[in-house]
This record gives sequence, C-alpha cells and structure tokens, in this order.
Amino acid sequence: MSQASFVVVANRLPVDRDDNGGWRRSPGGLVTALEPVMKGVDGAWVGWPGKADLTLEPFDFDGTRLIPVTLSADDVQNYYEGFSNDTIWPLYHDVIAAPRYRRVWWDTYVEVNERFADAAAAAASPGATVWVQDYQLQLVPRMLREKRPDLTIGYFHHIPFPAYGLFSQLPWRKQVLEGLLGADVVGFQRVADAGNFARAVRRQFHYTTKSTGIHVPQEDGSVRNVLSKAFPISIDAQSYIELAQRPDIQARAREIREGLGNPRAVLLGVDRLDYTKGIRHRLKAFGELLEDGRLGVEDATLVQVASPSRERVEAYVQLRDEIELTVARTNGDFDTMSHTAIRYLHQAFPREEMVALYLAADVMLVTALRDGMNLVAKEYVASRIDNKGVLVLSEFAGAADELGSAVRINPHDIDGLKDAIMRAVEMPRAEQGRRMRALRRRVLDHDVRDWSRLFLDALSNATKKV
Ligand code: GDG
Repeated sequence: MSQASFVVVANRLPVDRDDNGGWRRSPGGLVTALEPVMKGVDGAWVGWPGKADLTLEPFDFDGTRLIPVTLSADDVQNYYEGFSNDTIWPLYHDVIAAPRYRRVWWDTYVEVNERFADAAAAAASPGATVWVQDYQLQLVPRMLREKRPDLTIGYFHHIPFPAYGLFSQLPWRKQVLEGLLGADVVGFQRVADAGNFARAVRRQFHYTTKSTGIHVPQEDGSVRNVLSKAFPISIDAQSYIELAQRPDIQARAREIREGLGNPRAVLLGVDRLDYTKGIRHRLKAFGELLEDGRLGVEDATLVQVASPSRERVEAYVQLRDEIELTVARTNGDFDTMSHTAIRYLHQAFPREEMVALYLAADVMLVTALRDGMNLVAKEYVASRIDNKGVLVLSEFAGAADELGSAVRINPHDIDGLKDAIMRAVEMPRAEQGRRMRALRRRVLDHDVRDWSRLFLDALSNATKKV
C-alpha cells in the first residue's frame, strides 16, 4: 500500500453510507476545513466508518485514501459511549453532568487508541505530517511518536480543557497528559484552554512552560518543545452565504414564519440534544417570560431544533425526558389554537433547512453552559446577509472570545437571560445592523480554511530545524 505525506486521524471517517450502500461526504465542518489541504497532497484519513463490527479494506474517495478502523460493539460501548462520552465529555465540560470513571472503559480506550496509532503509523510516509483530532484520541500522539519518531504530529482539541482542580479527578490524568505531549503542536479553541493544559502539565510533571511553549525533557537529556496554543475553529462562511442568497431558501424562511402564525419575533435554538448546550436554561427563561406576561405567544415563538445525539448514554436519555416534559408543560399552559410557545423538533435537518431557519429567526439563542467553540453561532451570523437578527451568546462558549458584538449572557443567571432575550426581541433595527455587521466581519475574515492553515503553518514552523 502506498504511504501518504499527510494523514488525518479522527474518530470518524469523513464519509457516511448513502442509501445505495455507497459513500457520501459527511457534512461536518472538519471535512470542509481539510478539503483544500487534502486536495493538494497525497492525503490519507484514518477513522471509524461509524458502524460496529464493520471491517473494510482501505479505499479511495474523492482523491483521499480512507483507512477504516474496525470497532467491535464492545469497543463502541466502552471506548466511545463510555470513556469518550461519559467520562471525558462531562469532565472536560466542567462536570455539568457527573463523569463516570470505569476501569474497563479506560482499558478499551487505550486499546482503541493503539489501534488508531497503528493504522496511522502504517499509513504515513517517512517524515510525514499527521494531524490527530479530538478527545477520543488523546493518547494517539505519544503512541505514534514512539512508533514513528520521524513524523511531525499535531493534535487539535475541539472541546474545552478544564481547570486542573477538575481535570485532576481523572484517575488516568498522567497518561492523558503524556499522550497529548507526544504532539509537536497541541491546539485548543480558547487561550484559556491552552492555559489550563499548560498548568496541568506544570502541576503534574513540573515541566517548564514559557509563553506557549512547554519544555518536555527527553531520556537523552535533551528538551523537546511542545507548542500549546489557541486556534479557534470556524466555518465555511462562503457556503452559508451562498445558501442564504438562494431565492428558494429565502422563500422557505418566509414559509417557516407563516407556518408559525407570523409571530412578531421568532427565537431559535439549534443544538445536538446535549446537557452542555443549556437547553433547559433557555426553556426556563422563555417559559418565565410567558408566565410573567412580558411576552405572549403571538409576540414570540421559540423554535428549538434538538438533533438526536448519544441516545444510548444514560445522561442523554434523562435530559431528553426533562426537556420534553418542560416543552409539553409550557405549550400546554400557553398555546392557543393559532400559536405555539415552543416548536420543538427532535430531528436532524438538511443544511438548506437550517439556513432557512437562520434566516427566519429574529433572535438566535446560544446558551451553552460550556462549549469548545459553538459553530451554530457562527453559522447564524454568516447566513444573515441582510444584517438583521440578534445573536444572544453565552460567555461559556468559545465563540464569545471572538464575537464581542453579540448580546452576551451568563446562562445560569435566569433573570439576566430573560432581560437579554427581551433586549434582543426589542432591539432597534439600526443597532441590530451595527452589531451584525461587526459579527459578520469577524466570521468572514476568519473562516475554517484560515483555521487549518494557521494550525498547519504553526505545525510546520514548530518542527523546522534551526
Ligand atoms: C464540537 C464542540 C465545537 C446540528 N443539528 C443539525 C445540524 N447541526 C450542526 C450545526 C453545527 C454542528 O452540527 C454542531 O456544531 P457545534 O459547534 O455547535 O457543536 P458540537 O456538535 O458539540 O461540536 C464545539 C465543534 O466541535 C467544532 O470544533 O465548536 O464546541 O462541542 O455545524 O449546524 N446540521 C444539520 N442538521 C441538524 O439538524 N444539517
């Protein structure tokens, strides 16, 4: 098998099965971000095809070599649903839900990370660059360095990295830090995440850190420098602009508003159904505004898209029950024959429909309790080619570092959130335009291609021999 000079290692391959048993490119942001990079080189992508017990030979798709990693049903349960999504995910999102520490999950996480590292080591040509993605694969950088010291290794962390006081709960904290330090560059969403990582390394190993550099002593007495820095991810802004310009999508946006009975204000939430997204806080604030009489259902409807996610993890099953109880109660109390309080959609929609929703929404509510970045905030802004609409944005989402012209909120402060929603609903057009133009400038100036370019430039500089 020929080897590649650029290898991406991610939990998932960049493709999904289509209806005819073939493959189609998955819609995710990472796939778009890496498309131009993959196009220019002989690239390979190592990942899980998304179905348990599926063993596939490597195959070519769209000019990229895809290298499937097999996961058994037990692997999916222990490595993916268990350690990744029931230990690391809640721990790294500041323990919003209680992380569960199970040794059998950890053991499988180590085994599966080894399998990904083996596949990457076999795929990479001498001196190749390998880019490892996200929290499911934190041990891969070190494993890979041990197998292939000739490689340049980058790692990007899509979710937050918590303060040491929380991170130190992890029984395997030392191994995880060592795993990440195997990379030449460890990238984070926010400056604060990179700071938390460097602090954890100092506390755990007493290594010296200097600005964004971490000095890792080697067995031969030399020191290896690891760059730990923020590279905020973004979206393919142009593709959202193009969708927003389409007359059929604009017509669909009007149709959506009509379907809701043309309320004065349409409020929108779009999230995977996840406890980190603050959906309950949002519903509570909106419900109280109706109860207080500050809003009526003819003035305002909240559309909440909650796309199905991690449905076999207990915390997600419970969250869904709570949310659906709240929606049903609120609608029961406030709906009229012609208007609904909350239009709740536990479904996934095509991108076109999402953009129609963004165009239909006067107020976008991003109330995450903790979020690495939050791409929905950036998608809303990119779609508003008319410079209308208000983004209400949680301080706890990474996007808040860049999107200073949003209406900022602390989602735990329900009274503050209610006031912010009222301010957004009542915001004069001129102020909406001023804010939206500033927001759009940032998102359009820094799109996902800049993100991958900045990361890969830093990676190539970090390993340049002087
Ligand atoms: C992780 C981090 C970080 C959602 N429902 C539908 C749909 N979506 C799309 C959105 C957006 C994406 O899914 C979600 O991205 P987010 O960034 O909002 O959140 P996570 O899934 O938690 O992503 C996050 C991200 O990684 C990237 O680094 O920003 O902080 O948690 O693109 O539009 N898309 C479609 N139908 C849906 O129903 N088509």
